Amino acid sequence: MEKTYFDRKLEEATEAAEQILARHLPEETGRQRKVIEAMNYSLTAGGKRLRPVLMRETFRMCGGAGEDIIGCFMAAIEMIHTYSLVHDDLPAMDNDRYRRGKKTTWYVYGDAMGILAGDGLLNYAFETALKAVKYCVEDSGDASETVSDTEKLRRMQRVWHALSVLAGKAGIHGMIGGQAVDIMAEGHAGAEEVPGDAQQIMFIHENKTAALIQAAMMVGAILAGASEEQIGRIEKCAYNIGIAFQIQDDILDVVGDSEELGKATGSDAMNHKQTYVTLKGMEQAGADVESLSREAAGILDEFEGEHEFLKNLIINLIYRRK
Ligand code: GRG
Repeated sequence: MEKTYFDRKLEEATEAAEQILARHLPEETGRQRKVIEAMNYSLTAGGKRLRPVLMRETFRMCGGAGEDIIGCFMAAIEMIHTYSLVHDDLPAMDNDRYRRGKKTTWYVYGDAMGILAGDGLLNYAFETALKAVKYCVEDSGDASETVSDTEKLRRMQRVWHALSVLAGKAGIHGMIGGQAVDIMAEGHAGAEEVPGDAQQIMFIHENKTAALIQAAMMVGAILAGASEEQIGRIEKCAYNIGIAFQIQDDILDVVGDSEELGKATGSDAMNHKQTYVTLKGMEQAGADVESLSREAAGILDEFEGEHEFLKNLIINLIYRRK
């Protein structure tokens, strides 16, 4: 089938994210190289690179320029996302053996190294994001183009703000918090079993999934110098995308193709898990993905900056099969 203009733009954006990530991979050296190898195994095992792509497109829409500072954060968010998948696949959590069409990290390297690879990725994400500080205070290579102290300070403030959003959304009041409630709802050994009502499912979706998508887009906006009001609108837009993305994930667990997805399907039903689909039914779930996504695209239209590709990306996620 012939590729559309959007397909080509998506390939380009994904490839750009891929190259940026490749530049930030930790070197596999030293006595501890096994854990670094496990980290890089998971980071290079494929994946849509959705979060770094969303970050960069939001950055550009809000008028951001340059690759150095945003690049550190694009790599960092993919590392955080990947660590969450590595830990989620562990025997103590979902006990999955395949992800992104490959063996999961623990299944290749063992449980202990799987845990450490996840820990390593989370920590290295912040080591990578912190490298942005260096680019805040650097003059450009051209000596005639020195950067004023005021501009350097402004860049530092943005990096600090971006770091605090990234840390918060990935933490106990974001992704980790959502995962903890999800684990409790599944009644894992030692965890209190809580019935999965609508409020609880929304809490899990908002935190486990939407929070990191919010971080991606908010960091892009912050680093581009967007106003507080604009950052707030991006947070709402990303909330919708995140919830729609997770509902679609629940839908694909029922109707998706495991080969296309690169992981097992039917796990929610097998674990008797209450999901958005079991709660609202397949038809309503699909309709909600569509309306949340269209509302998110509408929020983007309030921005003057170029966002055609970003908008199409969100609309395309409604129909994603993987
Ligand atoms: C272990 C703290 C901790 C959190 C785990 C990410 C996660 C939270 C669990 C994985 C299972 C799951 C259904 C998460 C919801 C978010 C989601 C759909 C992740 C998959 O993201 P994609 O589709 O993955 O962007 P790729 O492989 O394309 O990067």
